[in-house]
Amino acid sequence: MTQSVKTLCPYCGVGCGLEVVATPPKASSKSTISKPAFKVRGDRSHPSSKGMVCVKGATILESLDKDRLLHPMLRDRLDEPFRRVTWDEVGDRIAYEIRSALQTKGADSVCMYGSGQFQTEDYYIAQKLLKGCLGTNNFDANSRLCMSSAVAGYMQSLGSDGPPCCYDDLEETDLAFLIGTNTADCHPIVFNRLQKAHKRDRKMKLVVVDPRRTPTAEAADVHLAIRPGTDIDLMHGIAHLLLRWGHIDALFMDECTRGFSDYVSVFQSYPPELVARRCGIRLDQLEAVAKLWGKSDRILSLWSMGINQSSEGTAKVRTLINLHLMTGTIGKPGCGPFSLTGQPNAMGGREAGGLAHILPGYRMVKNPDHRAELEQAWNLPAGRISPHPGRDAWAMIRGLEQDEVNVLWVAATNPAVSMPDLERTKKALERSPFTILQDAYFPTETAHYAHVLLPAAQWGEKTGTMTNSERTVTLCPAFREPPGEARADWEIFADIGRRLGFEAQFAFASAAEVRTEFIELTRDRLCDQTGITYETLAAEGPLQWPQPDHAPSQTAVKKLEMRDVLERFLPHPTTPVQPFADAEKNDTPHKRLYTNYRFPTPDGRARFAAFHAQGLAEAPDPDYPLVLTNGRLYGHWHTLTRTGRIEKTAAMHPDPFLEVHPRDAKRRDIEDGDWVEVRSRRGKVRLKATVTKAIAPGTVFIPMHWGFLWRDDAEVNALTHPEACPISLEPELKACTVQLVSLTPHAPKHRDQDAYNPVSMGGILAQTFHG
Ligand SMILES: Nc1nc2c(c(=O)[nH]1)N[C@H]1C(S)=C(S)[C@@H](COP(=O)(O)OP(=O)(O)OC[C@H]3O[C@@H](n4cnc5c(=O)[nH]c(N)nc54)[C@H](O)[C@@H]3O)O[C@H]1N2
Ligand SMILES: Nc1nc2c(c(=O)[nH]1)N[C@H]1C(S)=C(S)[C@@H](COP(=O)(O)OP(=O)(O)OC[C@H]3O[C@@H](n4cnc5c(=O)[nH]c(N)nc54)[C@H](O)[C@@H]3O)O[C@H]1N2
Ligand code: SF4
Ligand SMILES: [Mo]
Repeated sequence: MTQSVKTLCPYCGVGCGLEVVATPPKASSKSTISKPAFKVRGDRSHPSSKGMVCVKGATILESLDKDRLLHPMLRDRLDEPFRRVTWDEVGDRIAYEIRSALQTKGADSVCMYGSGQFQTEDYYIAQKLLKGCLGTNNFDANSRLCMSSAVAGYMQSLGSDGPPCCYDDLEETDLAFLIGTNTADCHPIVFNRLQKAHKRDRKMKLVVVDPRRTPTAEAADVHLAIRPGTDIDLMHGIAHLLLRWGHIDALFMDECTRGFSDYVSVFQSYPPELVARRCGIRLDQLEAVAKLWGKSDRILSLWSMGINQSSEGTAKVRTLINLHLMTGTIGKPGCGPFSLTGQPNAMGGREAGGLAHILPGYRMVKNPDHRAELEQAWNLPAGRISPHPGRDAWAMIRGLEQDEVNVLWVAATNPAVSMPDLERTKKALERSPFTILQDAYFPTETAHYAHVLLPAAQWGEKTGTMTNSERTVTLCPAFREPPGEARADWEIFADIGRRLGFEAQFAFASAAEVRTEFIELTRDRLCDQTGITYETLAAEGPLQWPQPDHAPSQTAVKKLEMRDVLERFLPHPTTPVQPFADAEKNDTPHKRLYTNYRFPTPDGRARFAAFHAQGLAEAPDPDYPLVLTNGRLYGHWHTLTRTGRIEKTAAMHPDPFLEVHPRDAKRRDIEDGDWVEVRSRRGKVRLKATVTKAIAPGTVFIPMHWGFLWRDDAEVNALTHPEACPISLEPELKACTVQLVSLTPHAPKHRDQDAYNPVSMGGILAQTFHG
């Protein structure tokens, strides 16, 4: 490789630029095999991160040579050992299994479950194979467990997916409203930028809404530790006060929105006293936050899984967008509803159509024109793309249970850890007639359930593009050879496509050719990136969409006034572009969406939503009195395939744990450090307790990272349930109910003799259990 390569961090959706530098091999050293021959540092020229990185980006190289899957492996039954096979053998076998599935049960018996850790090229080729060539929309990604509520909320409220904000807004806002996001641990460089601005500018306020006192909450001016699942109550309470105090932007609502009166009739029944009680916060706290919403000119809200992973996830997202529509805080610097993307390329996945109900270029499966456009582009017969949305992730599990799935192809995700209700998930996986797992590492928990293992080249070993949370696309070039026989995901999909007879559709010689075909499908769409080719990326560095090929490049944009540029950038598909209202000047290279206050809905207006709060799908009761929530730790990434194998990150968080409030702990005779069994209606785990006021009473917390390969009995998803948002189909991974049973006996003096209280019933059970 050349001396240094600029690329993107392959972990979180912040999308920090990295620079990988070749280090001269030390001829004398015997340890060169295990030491990376590269060094990594932050790329100062990357517009999103400006040289900053967190511990995960800084240590990524150390994971590249640990426990890699090197060769294709095959077995006929799950109780047999794997045997090494050639790519040719395994390719023929996969093509055979897919063909038989098509003949016996039809295309919808084939499913692929992919990941926001694909590059856009991988995503795109998978869509072409499944949705185009095979004619089934059964492609879904782990984004279903992650971003799908944000996607549905943006689509329904604003007319299209696509976060309207950019990272410069972090520095330009007066009020940052962080709800259901532990940004400090999960989007550290976004948080760095925000925190620096907060420290610099005394007027800027930071509000965090989270049942847990996370490192994010500790930095806040106001932390609302609401009860899990009461976000809609809280937001309706804020809306109620804003209207009462007259802090609304009537002109904006009048000209640019629809549906306010229905919304008012909903939030009128959420008076602040009631809301404070339901949320478990003080009235004055609610009023203080509503005042901040009322008096701030520039309001930026950030959210992630505390909002999305909910049985009312779409309603939560839309209710948050309501507050922005009501206050006219969208389409302006420092303003807007900004969904933080979880994975490095979940955004690219959405652009490439990587969920069961969407198609490349922000198109919809249900739209006949969209299907026809793709059939033409892909040179396939009219009607090949199914008009029905395919199976979402959990529907694939149900399909296995009902013997409706013959081939399950899993790539770049580890469902045997990350899916809800693991006992059910694992039983379904055991029934699968033929499971292909395409991963970079071995072993993983899901490999336990696979018939075929395909070795994937990962970050640094394949060239592709990824889009971060602020719509910035970065080229990620290969800088090392893939180990063993590993291949890029898109090459594996294309190979199978050719074996199935689609030679013309998969005649790509390089990833650049794949991108060229893909970006043509974004032409004149909101996510137009026809101007973002490998050449422009290599010449100019990362570029943010929309970026049509006839538009000036970002460097040129810098010199122009945004209003001129955006008129050309965003010709509205259904309504003529309206004259700009008071859209502000913008002299940064970053672009925002909707700066003309016209939205891609049929009439150009955004939509208010009118949802009542439903609460949690599984409410606490005397048997299961506590709400379990769960989430991430700073140094670990998901199912530990990388960070569990890196010394530094593994040492940061050596063990899983249970956080429990002192009040709840005392009632159950639990002391700090005790072993505790946590039981839900579906399963149980055993963990050491951390007794802490950082978690709200009535709620407990477990980190999500430890699957069965890493620890016995610590899988949080043994406890969770699959009840999902009816609109986005995103499961409520963030909440289920549990009881705690202490496994460490104490002398009787610790017994708590509280009178019966439904919240402490689990404690009473625990005491009975210990006799
Ligand atoms: N209880 C609970 N459950 C959750 C969540 C939660 O908050 N709570 N969060 C959910 C969310 S938001 C997410 S995103 C999921 C994440 O859950 P998963 O997607 O299951 O987690 P990862 O460990 O990231 O799995 C990615 C896999 O891809 C492999 N890999 C890495 N790079 C490549 C590549 O280039 N190609 C291929 N083929 N493989 C590669 C890695 O080795 C790893 O095995 O978990 C979900 N589950
Ligand atoms: N270190 C690290 N960073 C990551 C990842 C990782 O694995 N490790 N994964 C990436 C991915 S794919 C994702 S999706 C993001 C996730 O990023 P985040 O969403 O920030 O992460 P989580 O820890 O899953 O959950 C966020 C918070 O939601 C809170 N919460 C739970 N229930 C509720 C509720 O009812 N209401 C509200 N308001 N809050 C609630 C939890 O207490 C938790 O602090 O992180 C990304 N970044
Ligand atoms: S903040 Fe996210 S993208 Fe940036 S270095 Fe850390 S993990 Fe990587
Ligand atoms: Mo995620």
